[in-house]
Amino acid sequence: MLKLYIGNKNYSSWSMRPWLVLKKAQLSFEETLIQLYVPGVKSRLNQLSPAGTVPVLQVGEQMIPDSLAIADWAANCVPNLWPKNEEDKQLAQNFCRQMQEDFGEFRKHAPMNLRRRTTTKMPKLALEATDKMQALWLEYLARHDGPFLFGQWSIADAFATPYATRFISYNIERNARADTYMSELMADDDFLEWEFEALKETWTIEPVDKVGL
Ligand SMILES: N[C@@H](CCC(=O)N[C@@H](CS)C(=O)NCC(=O)O)C(=O)O
Repeated sequence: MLKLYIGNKNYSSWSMRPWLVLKKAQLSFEETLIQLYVPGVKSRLNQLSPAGTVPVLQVGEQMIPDSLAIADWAANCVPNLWPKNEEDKQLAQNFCRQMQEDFGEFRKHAPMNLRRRTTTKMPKLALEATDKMQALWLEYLARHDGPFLFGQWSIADAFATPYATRFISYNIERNARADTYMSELMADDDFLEWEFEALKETWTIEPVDKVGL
């Protein structure tokens, strides 16, 4: 039995990624949502794993923290979650690592907030990061004819999805090819299921809702 611990669906971009991967892998799992930024949450998170963060995947007695480690675990169980071609696979894995380690300015000034729609201006550094993100997407999209970064859907697309939602929430300018790619991500059935649940949530995290105001 698999159990995925996640944060608020409206806000937790890291939780969304492995949730999408497990759905695409068609691995059945139970999910437990831990409401973030409420008193006592840190000790609850620390009980799950030393990282003290969500997502965490429980596989029997084993606890796997970190979105990319969970995605990789799924890819070891189910074929084709990473691109088949070895060069594409390397690029996709590097891309996911970059999504975790880079783009801090983008994340800080446009935190995932699925219900939000704003035209607030973002600082120059953050806008430069949004250009850099689009350039990466275009580079990968140009390698194949398919709708997704590496042709067929892969873990890289799960890692790009929360960034696509930010382009929409914060009304960030994008070129036509990037926009078409984002439309594919936003029309994905699993994403729509996550978003549907997110939009029903009534919890708010004020500092996140006020970014840019
Ligand atoms: N690198 C981690 C980041 C996880 C992360 O920062 N999760 C946030 C929620 S989106 C969290 O648990 N924050 C609560 C805290 O740090 O107290 C991953 O990819 O899973």
